[in-house]
Amino acid sequence: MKKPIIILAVTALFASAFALGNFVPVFAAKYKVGKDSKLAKAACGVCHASAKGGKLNPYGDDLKAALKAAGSKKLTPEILAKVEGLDSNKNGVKNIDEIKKDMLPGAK
Ligand SMILES: [Ca+2]
Repeated sequence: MKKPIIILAVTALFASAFALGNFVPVFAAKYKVGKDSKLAKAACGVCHASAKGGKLNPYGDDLKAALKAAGSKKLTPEILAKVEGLDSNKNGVKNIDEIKKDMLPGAK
């Protein structure tokens, strides 16, 4: 009975690595995220609850909606651009301005 659980866990691990491999580098390349920046350290936490992933934060929700609107499962610089003018975390600062200031656009 243990095998299916192990297979599921391994699949989940690959799935999260797959998301990380596709999303984080696209974001980092578009916004020229510095190695020691808050955004780089946040990694998956730019869009998710924590650096390890988890639930989407408000910025992640907006990106998910933009991906859906574009009919894409792959994050592109164009899709990132679609949420730049939004204020996902409703703190009065647009996502793009927060990213430029090395702030997290989905943080409360
Ligand atoms: Ca904001």
